[in-house]
Amino acid sequence: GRQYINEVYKFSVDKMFSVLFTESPFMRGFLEQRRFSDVVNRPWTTELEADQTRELTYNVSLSNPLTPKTAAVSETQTLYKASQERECYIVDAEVVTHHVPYHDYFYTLNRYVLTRVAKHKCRLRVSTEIRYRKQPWGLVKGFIERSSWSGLDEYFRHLELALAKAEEALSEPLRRS
Ligand code: YK8
Repeated sequence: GRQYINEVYKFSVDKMFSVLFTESPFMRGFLEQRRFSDVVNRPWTTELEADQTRELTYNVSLSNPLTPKTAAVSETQTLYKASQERECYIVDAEVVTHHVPYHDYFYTLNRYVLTRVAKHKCRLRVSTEIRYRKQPWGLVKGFIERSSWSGLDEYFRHLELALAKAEEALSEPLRRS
């Protein structure tokens, strides 16, 4: 796998969770900018003492000669019950791209680890793996890896930039006495 983000931000870990994993204005703006369309967010499940999950679907626009111009994507996020408010959150996101060649061979697993650094500071780490459901032959595996890593490189580079840019706006207002 690869590690994409490992950064400290000037807002609380709870804020980071709500920015990335709820229907936040930040995420809406970011996905719009990345030209994701028809974004549908389902709410988190709320069972006690269990991992929580939620489903997202959207369309991405592509510029790969081997794929259609847009593809439907579904993302299943799991928030592990080991997560603790104000301390840490661990979310795995399984991303499946439909309507592209060999879509039934692979999916992407993105792991987000959010940890408290101080009251108004947190660390975000994102790492990614490509997982296979069936063993592709070498040439196909090459297509899958090249296209996945280039899409992922670009997505997380922009996410890191967007978070850095939004940092001031997202940080808790200073309380003056
Ligand atoms: C998430 C990984 C692969 C997929 C794509 C597949 C083409 C296959 C071509 C043949 C289009 C937002 C990607 C990049 C679409 C976008 C996905 C995103 C960036 C010839 C083999 C979507 C993170 C994410 C995970 C996986 C990415 C797909 O939050 O190349």
